[in-house]
Amino acid sequence: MAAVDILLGLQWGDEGKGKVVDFLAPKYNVVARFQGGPNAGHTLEFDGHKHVLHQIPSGIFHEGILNVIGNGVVLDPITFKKEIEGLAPFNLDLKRHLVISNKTQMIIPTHRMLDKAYEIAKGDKKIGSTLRGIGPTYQDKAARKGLRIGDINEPDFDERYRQLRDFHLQILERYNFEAVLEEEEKQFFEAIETVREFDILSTEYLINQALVDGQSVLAEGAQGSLLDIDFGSYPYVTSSNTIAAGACTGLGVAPGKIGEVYGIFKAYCTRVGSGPFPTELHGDDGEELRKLGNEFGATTGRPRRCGWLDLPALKYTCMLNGVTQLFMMKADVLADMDEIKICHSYKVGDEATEELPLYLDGQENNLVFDSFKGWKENNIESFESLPATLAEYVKYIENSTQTPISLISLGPDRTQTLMKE
Ligand code: 2SA
Ligand code: MG
Repeated sequence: MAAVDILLGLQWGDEGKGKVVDFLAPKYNVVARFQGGPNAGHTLEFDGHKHVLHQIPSGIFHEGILNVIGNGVVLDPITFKKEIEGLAPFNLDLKRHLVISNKTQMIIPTHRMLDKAYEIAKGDKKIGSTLRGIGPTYQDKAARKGLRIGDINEPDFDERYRQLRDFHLQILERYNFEAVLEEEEKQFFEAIETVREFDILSTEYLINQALVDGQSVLAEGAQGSLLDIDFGSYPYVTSSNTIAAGACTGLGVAPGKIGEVYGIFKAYCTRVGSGPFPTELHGDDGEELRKLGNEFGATTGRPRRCGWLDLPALKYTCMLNGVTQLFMMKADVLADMDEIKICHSYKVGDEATEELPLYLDGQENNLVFDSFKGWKENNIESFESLPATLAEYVKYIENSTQTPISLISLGPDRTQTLMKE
């Protein structure tokens, strides 16, 4: 039987999953999203176009691939409608190539307002949420109050929507949050009509049947493993399981059906939003890396925080995900540097450990680094002809994670991607 392969980010998101999924997707029959929602933004570049997908899986541009929005996702009908409209110029047969799980949780307008209200109330302890309503929607899922996409075809949908909305409005009142809903609600119900045009079904049957039929499935992760609700830098995390196990619950596939786990990481590290980031570079050093790597958010333009590769963190996420192949992105950014650092352990008292502590806060003074030299060269033909300094960098990461690096990206273009084999 075929397997579900998983592609996911091993750091704090923005590892470059869009670029990789762009050439991986055509190898699969099915591409599925299993967690997150419009907090994701996967930038795909092709034929001179740049396109950002938020909730729609990245297989959508390839003829013949079925794209699945899984039960583990939280879907905002309003952004979904906008995404669908944004795809109009591409002349894709969307209704044939995109299906939604009837168990996908729904983001309603007041979820987004709650996200804002909670962030304001947290003051300087705010998460730096994308304000897309992700947290409050997963909260309602766990509280067993949520609406699922399949509910839009139930006769009491409007009433259940109003009940949930009114419950939210009561909370918002306590936070003194002025909820102006009229326009949002109009858009919401228009968007529900768009969602209705798609097949809404028990996608767990569909995916498992696809496997029985020998079809290949790619589960496309969003955010990164260090934002995982259980293992990330809690509480500065997103509200879903972003690790490989999330693909099992978020799609309804058994653990034994998972095949390859492709783990993507940057040759250095970035983070947006708040929360600890021990290897972060501040001042001019951080600014230099940000400029070299053009580390600004694709959607909001928010500058990303930048720092050195954190190996204990990478080892941790390799372990949690059972990564079978590592893909190293943006290696070119480091090429011209005289000195490149990798944090290889954390100090606890006099002892060095490669285990991450419960809280990463305040760890920046407890890091032990190794130094590497820039390879001053980005025109590299193949894995066999890596400059010695880059080969050393690669070997070092492979040895400590006990995982092979099978892809190195040296630039945005397809031709700047080295693959093993
Ligand atoms: P939320 O909105 O509740 O999920 O925010 C909680 C924290 O999670 C962070 N967060 C992200 N950080 C980086 N990238 C994100 N999405 C990527 C993008 C998509 C990707 O490019 O937009 O790489 O897959 C993302 N989503 C959430 C957020 O900053 C908060 O710290
Ligand atoms: Mg991104």
